Order: sequence, then structure tokens, then C-alpha cells
Amino acid sequence: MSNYHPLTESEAIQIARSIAGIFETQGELISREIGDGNLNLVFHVSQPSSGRSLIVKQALPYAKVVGESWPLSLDRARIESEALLLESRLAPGLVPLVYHTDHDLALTVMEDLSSHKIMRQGLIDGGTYPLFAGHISEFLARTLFFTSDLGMNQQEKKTLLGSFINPDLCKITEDLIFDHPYTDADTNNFDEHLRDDAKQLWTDETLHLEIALLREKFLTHAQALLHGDLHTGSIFITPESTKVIDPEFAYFGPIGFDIGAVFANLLLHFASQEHWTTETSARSDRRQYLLGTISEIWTSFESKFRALWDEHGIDRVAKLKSYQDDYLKRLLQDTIGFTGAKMVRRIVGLAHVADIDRIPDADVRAKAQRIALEIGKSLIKINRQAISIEQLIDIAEASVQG
Ligand code: SR1
Ligand code: MG
Repeated sequence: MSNYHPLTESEAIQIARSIAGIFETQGELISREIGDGNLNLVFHVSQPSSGRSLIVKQALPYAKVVGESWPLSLDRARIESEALLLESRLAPGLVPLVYHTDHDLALTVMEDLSSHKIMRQGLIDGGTYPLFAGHISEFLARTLFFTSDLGMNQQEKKTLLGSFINPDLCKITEDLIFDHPYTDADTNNFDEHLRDDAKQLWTDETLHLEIALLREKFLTHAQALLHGDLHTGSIFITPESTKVIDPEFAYFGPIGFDIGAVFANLLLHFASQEHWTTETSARSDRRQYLLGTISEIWTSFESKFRALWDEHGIDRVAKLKSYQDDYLKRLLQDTIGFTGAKMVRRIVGLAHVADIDRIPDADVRAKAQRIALEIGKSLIKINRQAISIEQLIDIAEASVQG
């Protein structure tokens, strides 16, 4: 019989107190529910007298953003904690430490990263993160390579895949990214000034074909264990440090989906510069910084992934240089397609991004939204022809010229 119930703040304190080695025995603990995401409760538990703190994250049995009418499996909390533990082995220092898990209560107790900022907010505040490209490319290359058939025993991979069957959370992605934006769905959510733009999405058959192909990849291509929701709200950051959080959407899927999530959110921020940077040359510099970061992430990811393959590749058949080249070309194409799909959904679909939604002036917001839509649609349309990351950069640059 499950012991599950949503925690109160005082229960969060009790659980936090039971974790050895964090708090001093004497000294009051304070708990605050700080969850601002779409799905979970997040308690920040601190001890003012010692300055110590931790996070208790608990899954709710429904999507908080919609309400109890949208039930969600609590198993995602187990998936999240197991993904965090695996990622911390594969990419040490790039995820929060896990102190304790309780699958019945669907909770994970973990390191408090309040010294960091959520990257989306950091970017909105004008932050620059010179080490980010190196950190995230390391995270991506190592977690994705070592859970793929290239870097992991293929029978063990099949067994591991069984622990990351994540139907409810995959369904959210299948619907909200690869279906609803392309039809007049009830869940869609867009400013009325975008109605004609949305209608175009609903009737564009060229786009629909590419989305169907990307959706098929998401449904069937169990290439590696993905984070599954790697937007800039799933990254805690400082100029020196990067920590990837929230892998509750983890499942075995196409590698390009994770890389595309990072690129899409950098490009959404690129589009939002219509508002956040007003002076023309500063705006152009900021945009070059974002595009430079994307370029560096791809280049570093590719060279790290190739180096891991050369050093740790487990498969004789996969040693062929021409196979490696072909695999990386397909990863780039998938990345570009998923980048586009993840941009479009944030403009017309259910869940948006603060970078754009917080633009107060409707005309400026509309301009940013249309830049994002244009980039997104173009990337989706060219994905299968792409041979270089420069094509993504050119499309982004063209969207703000003239
Ligand atoms: C109902 S959940 C909406 C979105 O929030 C998450 O962060 C995922 O991106 C999901 O699609
Ligand atoms: Mg999340």
C-alpha cells in the first residue's frame, strides 16, 4: 500500500532533518515551497544558524500547470532520481548531488543550488556564461555516448532501457511538441495577434511531413538515454559552474532531441532580444554571443563525441570512420529539426518561455514571436538537408536582417 501523499512544509522539514551530515543537530529548520515549474512541489529547507540547506522535490500525481484533470505517473520521480545518479557518474560535477530518494513518496532530496541562477533568468538578466558551451557539450557527449549502443554493452543497454520507460512524460512531448502546434488543438495557447501565423502552421504540409518524421524518431529511435527536457529552465548556472537538473522526462530517444532543446532555448532568447537589449549594436553583440555559443556547443560536442567513440567505442562494426561521419551527420540533422520543433511549440503550444512571454509591449512581443517562428519553421524544413551548423546560424541571422 503506497504511503504517497503531497508533503506539507513540516513533513519536508522532518525528511530533511533525517538526512545525515547536512544540518547541525541544534538549530531550527525552515521550509519554503518554491516550485515554479509545471509539474512538481519543490521545498527549500534551510537552517539559518548553520547556513546549510537542501532541496526536497516531490512529484504530484497530476500536471500542476493544468490541474488534477491531467493525471501523471509518480514513477517519474524514480526516473528522475535514477537519471540524476547515472548522469552524475557519467558527467561528474554537472548535476546536483542526490542525498536520498523515496519512491513511495515520489521524492528526491538533493543539493541546494541557490548559489546558481536558473539559466533562463540569468540570460534575461543579461548574463554571459563563457564556460557553458564546454560544460554542456561535456554533459551531452558523455551522457549520450555512454548510454548509446556505441559506448555501452548492447544487452545491458536493453535492460537499462526497461527502467526508463516513461510513457506519461513522453506523451506530453509527443502531444505538445509533435502534434498540437500543427492543428487547432484546445491546449494551444497563443496571443491573438498570432492567429494567422498559427493557422499557417496548421495547413503547411511541407512542415507536417517533417514534423511527422521527427515525431517518428522521437517515438521509435531509442538511441541513448536522454535528459528529455533540456531547456534553459533545467539548467542552474554561474559564470564558473553549470548544473543540469530535472531529468524527469528521461527516456531512451534520439540524441539530437537533447542538443536541440539547448539550441532552441538559446534561439528563443535570441528572438527575445527585440525587447531585452534595446540599443542596436548591443543587441547585435548579444545575438552574436548566443550564436557563438551554439556554434561552440556543436563543435565541442562533435569533437568530444568522436573522441569518446575512438577511445571507448565497444563495437567492432562501428569502428569504420565513414560510419562515424555518417552518424554525426545524422545527429546534426536531427538536432536542427528538433531545435525547430522545440521553438515552434514555445510560441503557439501550451507551455511558453519567460524570455518571450515577459515582453510587455504586444508589438515587440509579436516581433520576437515571429522571429522565433520563422527560425523554427526554417530549421524544421531544412533538417534533412543540413550538412553544417553554419546553416542554423545563417537562418537565425537572416531572421533579424532587414
Ligand atoms: C504539462 S508540462 C509542459 C512542459 O513543461 C515541461 O518543462 C516540458 O517542457 C513540458 O512539455
Ligand atoms: Mg522541468
